[in-house]
Amino acid sequence: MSTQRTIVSLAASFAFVLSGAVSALAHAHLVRATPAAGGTVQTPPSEVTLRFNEKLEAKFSSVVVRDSGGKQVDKGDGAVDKGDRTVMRVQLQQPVAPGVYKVEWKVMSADTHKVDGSFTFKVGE
Ligand SMILES: [Cu+2]
Repeated sequence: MSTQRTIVSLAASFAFVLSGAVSALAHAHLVRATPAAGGTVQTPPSEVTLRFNEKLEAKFSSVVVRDSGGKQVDKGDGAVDKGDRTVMRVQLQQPVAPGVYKVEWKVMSADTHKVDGSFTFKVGE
């Protein structure tokens, strides 16, 4: 093995160790949503459900749904599920018109790290 090869190989294993460390300390992330992120549903949904990979701190976690004009269309009741703290749900104002909706979420996981994100889904016409 040349010195250069050894350095490359050391760097690669160091990167591998680092990525392992990062994933072990990973923050909460969205695992699944209903309606699905980026998906289209034909039946207007009555609520949006978000599932995360970690338990959430209810006080510091929220979710809001907006229409394409930025108007909030949920009932303002977005909250962490009391029975399953990895789940957050929010009811939608009825009726839900066809269109594209944006779900904006902010969560704090049990390790006190804050993460936010958003995604859209479409209600088909
Ligand atoms: Cu974290």
